[in-house]
Amino acid sequence: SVDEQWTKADGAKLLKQYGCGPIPFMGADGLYDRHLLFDNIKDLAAIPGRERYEAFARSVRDVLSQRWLLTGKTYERENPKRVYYLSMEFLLGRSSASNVINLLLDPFVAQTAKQKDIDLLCLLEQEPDAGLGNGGLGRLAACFLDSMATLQLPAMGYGLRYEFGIFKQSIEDGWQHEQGDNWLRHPDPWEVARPDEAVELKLNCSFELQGGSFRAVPGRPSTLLGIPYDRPVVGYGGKTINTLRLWAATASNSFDFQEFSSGDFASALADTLAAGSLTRVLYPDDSTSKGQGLRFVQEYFLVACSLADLVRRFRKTNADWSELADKVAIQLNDTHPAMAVPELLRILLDEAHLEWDQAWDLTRKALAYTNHTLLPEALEKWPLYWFETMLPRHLEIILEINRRLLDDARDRFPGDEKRIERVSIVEEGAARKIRMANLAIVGSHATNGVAAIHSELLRTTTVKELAELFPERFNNKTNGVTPRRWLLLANPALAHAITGAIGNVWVTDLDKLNNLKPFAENASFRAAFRDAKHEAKSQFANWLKTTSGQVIDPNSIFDVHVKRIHEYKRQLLNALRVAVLYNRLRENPDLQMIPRTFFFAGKAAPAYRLAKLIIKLINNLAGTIDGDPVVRGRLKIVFLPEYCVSLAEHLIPASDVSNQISTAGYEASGTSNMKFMMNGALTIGTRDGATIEMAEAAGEENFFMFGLTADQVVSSRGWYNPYWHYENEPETRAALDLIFSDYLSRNEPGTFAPLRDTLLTHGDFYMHLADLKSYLDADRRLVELYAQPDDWARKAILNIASSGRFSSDRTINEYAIDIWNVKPCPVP
Ligand code: B1N
Repeated sequence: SVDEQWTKADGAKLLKQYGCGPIPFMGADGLYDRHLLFDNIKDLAAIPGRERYEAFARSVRDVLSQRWLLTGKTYERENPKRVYYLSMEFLLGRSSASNVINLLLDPFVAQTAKQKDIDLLCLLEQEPDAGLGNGGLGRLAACFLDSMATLQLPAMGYGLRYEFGIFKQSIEDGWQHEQGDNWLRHPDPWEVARPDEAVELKLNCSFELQGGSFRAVPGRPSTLLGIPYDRPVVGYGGKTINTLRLWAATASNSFDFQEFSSGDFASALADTLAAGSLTRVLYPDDSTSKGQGLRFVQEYFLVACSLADLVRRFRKTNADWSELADKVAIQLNDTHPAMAVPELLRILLDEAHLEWDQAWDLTRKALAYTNHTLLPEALEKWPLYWFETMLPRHLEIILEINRRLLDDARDRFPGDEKRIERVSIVEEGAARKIRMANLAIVGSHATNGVAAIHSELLRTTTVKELAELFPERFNNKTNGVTPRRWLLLANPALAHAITGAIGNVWVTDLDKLNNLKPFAENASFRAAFRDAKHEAKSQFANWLKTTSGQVIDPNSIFDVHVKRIHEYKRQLLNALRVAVLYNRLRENPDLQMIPRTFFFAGKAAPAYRLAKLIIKLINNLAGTIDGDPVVRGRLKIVFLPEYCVSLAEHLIPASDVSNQISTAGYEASGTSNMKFMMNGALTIGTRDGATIEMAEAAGEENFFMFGLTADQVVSSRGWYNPYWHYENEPETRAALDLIFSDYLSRNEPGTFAPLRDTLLTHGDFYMHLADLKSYLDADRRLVELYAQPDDWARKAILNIASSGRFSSDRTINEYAIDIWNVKPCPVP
């Protein structure tokens, strides 16, 4: 043990000799004291909270470090087939509490904190929320890492080490403002730099920063360095500790040498700066692709570094290239890393000197692609001339793939040139483009969507012709979330009640929640559920009070809508619902009503003006309601700024109602829907994404489903007319007039005019008005149920009991068997 080693070195004596006095390193908790004392060289009494957190995290890291090493050594020795999960986003949130829980250290940590009089919650709040992602796609990648480690799969994540994650959101005057998220300002105890495993990338061009924008300078070859930073991924029980490897860009050392000797010191340094700016910041767009050059290079950088690294690892233990696809499975998280197709082919052709057919076969067998959205604005298409200037060899390879693809398609569908056009990787036109989804599908052996309805729509509409060419490649993998973070860690009271009823196997086998079903009829378990919910609500109310000064009523219904702000997610529809309820109270001040608090949270992409206006609307509606004595105490809106993983961990356990109200056919899956269900919130929602499967699992009678189906949305596009609803539904009209009349924006007239445009003049593309009435109807049923606390608890418990399928362990197990063909590799 560390203590023994320390005694052996007789360090205490040594310190005494130098007049430092005796230092207590008793027991494993001595790790903390040692870090506190030696890492910062400060007077113990004066060490600030942040550095106390660092000492704490480092001492937890000390505990896992040997196991982390052993995991790597075991993989080297056993040489199993490995999984590599490539993603531009990993929305990790905080690591410390999750690592403590997964290492089963929580009782020890709690006890030690008590002994040492440490305020643990306060200490943990010092850790910044690692926001290296936008929303669901990035958080899914983080849940998958947890599940892969828990299932003991030999897996590794590859991503980028953005210096700035998703921007920080503040609200001023109701408007969203963005600030940079300098999350690495302090040293991060959870990362380990590995400069000796850096990867060198030779490029055909260099890059310049000009007036803040990044551009390629053709014809001036350069070298980029990727420096890996590793983070431990602790599987539940601490048996397997996998690695998330994030790349940071810098210019290579040799790079500035020439210019340096020719005297141009400054421009050599400037190039270093430009290279570093490659991994400076995460693009803040969720479900859109804006075609920025820097993003293009970021994606290539992720792919090139990761493939070089994993190929190097493969070559260390395997002499024969033909075994590549038996040893390596690479999952592409959306098309963002789809350049892996030409890059892997290039390695096999130009470095391994394989023939095309073998290289192509290995590439396709190693790669698999997950699609996360059907929104046309999100499908990545890169200008062909960018490949021409920056990656000419990759373009050559892509065009050869396409030539063979189109030959094959023409053979199988002679004369069907329309189909050929749709299948092609190249979009023709004035500016030719590379369709990254087509490239990913053609260059891999499996393509999956993330919920049943989404996989079906992908196959039958979005890429129909490709699916007809390669039907066997298409499959579904319904998303899931990790029950460790989202139930065990986030909701200790409920987790405790569940374990009291059915034991704790659910933590790694969530289907066991099924055993809760009979407990819906058990009065004392219903009471335990209600107590847990009430505790979570009170805690949230306290947390909100101390962090923001806002006061909320923990006895009101917590009705929650949290996710990125986007028209298709229809926060506007929710605002209209609240406006209708408000109007009812204004019209009938004596109306009996259970007090309700409507929570909204979410970020709008900085350039998405309508999304920002929706935030403003919600805040103005909140202010108007707050200022109206008629409704006070019965209706309240709270817009929580800075939605992030930690805020979700506080809020979701406290929620009674989960809003999942996207226009049917537009939300690929959703994953917060699953977190709410596990935490005993009831869902009011549309038949979209994974919500459909959740309602199926729990029984529709335990859900509040409403609105048009995806089929109905498609078939009514031709004749849908929002004015009809405005003219024929009095409550709809009154709610809209409240907004259009500047009642909510008296001091800023005209602010909400663009909402009139989108909801009426431009045809209400996302069909808010079509669904408002049935939303209100579902809402009425929901409130009626809430008035029957026993019936409500029954349904909530049945929801929890049916949520087992939505563990990311189940999802990952399906990927492992159906797509990757990898098996667990237990660490002894
Ligand atoms: O991926 C999640 C799903 O649960 C959500 O339904 C889906 O909207 C989300 C470009 C995206 N799809 N596409 C993105 C993110 C960033 C970006 O730059 C697209 N995110 C989703 C997990 O499957």
